Amino acid sequence: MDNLPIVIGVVVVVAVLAYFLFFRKKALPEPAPKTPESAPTPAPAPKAEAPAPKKPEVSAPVAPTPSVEAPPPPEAAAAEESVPEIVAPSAEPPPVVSKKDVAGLRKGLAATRGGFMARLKAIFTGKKEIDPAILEQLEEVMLTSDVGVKTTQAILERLRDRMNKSELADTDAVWAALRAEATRILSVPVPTAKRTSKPLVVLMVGVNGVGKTTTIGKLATKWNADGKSVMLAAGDTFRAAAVQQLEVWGKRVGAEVVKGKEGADPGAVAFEATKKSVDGQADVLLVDTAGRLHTKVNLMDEIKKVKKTIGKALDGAPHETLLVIDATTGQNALTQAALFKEALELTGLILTKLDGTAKGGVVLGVCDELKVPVRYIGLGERAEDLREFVAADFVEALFGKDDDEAAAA
Ligand SMILES: Nc1nc2c(ncn2[C@@H]2O[C@H](COP(=O)(O)OP(=O)(O)O)[C@@H](O)[C@H]2O)c(=O)[nH]1
Ligand SMILES: [Mg+2]
Repeated sequence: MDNLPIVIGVVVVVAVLAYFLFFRKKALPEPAPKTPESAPTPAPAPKAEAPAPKKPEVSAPVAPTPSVEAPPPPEAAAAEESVPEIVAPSAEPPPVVSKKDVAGLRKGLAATRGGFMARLKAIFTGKKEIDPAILEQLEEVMLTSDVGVKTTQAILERLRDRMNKSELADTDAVWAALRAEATRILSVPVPTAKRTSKPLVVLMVGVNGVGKTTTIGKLATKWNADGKSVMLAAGDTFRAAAVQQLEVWGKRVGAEVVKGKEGADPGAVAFEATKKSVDGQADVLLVDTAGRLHTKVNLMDEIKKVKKTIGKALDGAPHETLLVIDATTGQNALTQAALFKEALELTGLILTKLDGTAKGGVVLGVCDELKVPVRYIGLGERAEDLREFVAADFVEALFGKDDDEAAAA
């Protein structure tokens, strides 16, 4: 009987132990399968999320970039930003190369296009690869088209140099290089005239028959049409016909012609004309001169004297001393021009009769050797046949395609 509480205690302890054993076993396997079940879910989840954020991170910038770049914002931004940039550089070419001018020029330069340029083009036509003989062929065409020895050699030297550096891959590249050379040579900067008061005094010089008087008439017509008051000085006092010729132009444009008696001192006429043009508030005074070539020294001395006298009548005048050259006289034109440049401070050249020569290459030679800018070119005898010289237009008219060619291309 005394053992009864002990037996009851043992039974209770066994029961409690059994109970705990049963429930712990049940509780363990339950969380166990729960843990592996929930573990894979959260574990791969973070694992998948971990690389996932990486992928999105990589693809995020890629995906959004094209989608942002391609559609509106960047393009709109680029367009907005590039407008001034595109406008600025492309705003420059139009005033330099105008289609209208080029078409007219092309017509006026038809003889040179059919001569010099056609011969140049023939060297390139139908060939893509550069023939080693190309430079010799170019040399021959340039020399026989009055480009002049010095300029021809200088151009060839530069082409050879670029070929050796493999910068010119095919004939197209050589043609482009030739065109660039021409543009470079013809782009001589125009000196800025230092003038403080009216009128602009222009002294026209050159040998007999090159077109001085005609060019004066053409310029007078042009400036008159621009609303400028023009006065003319008949500085060629040696031929009555020269004075009459100027008077015809004067009448045509309503410009006063200041003249002396036949055989008068040209300096005196120029002096009087300059004074008159100042007093009469003319905008422009164009001074014609004689171009006798009996003795070159005399001619130069005489023109120098005329120039000096004009300066005495108006400080700083003449503002322009323009040498007129007949393009049809080829290498002679170059020799003459060099003589005039030596004697006078030339501010520009006018090449006349380019309509009458197939050898317009002379412009390159004259410009290159003298480093005096061409200001006007004469493409015929009529007033409207004088054109302001724009290097890019001129080069385009010579090297560019015909309208027909351009349309066919
Ligand atoms: N075809 C053509 N003839 C011209 C041009 N400029 C002048 N002439 C002609 O060349 C000749 C001589 O011109 P002129 O002005 O008397 O020369 P100047 O002696 O230098 O004054 C004239 O018959 C002009 O009509 C031109 O650009 N083209
Ligand atoms: Mg004359």
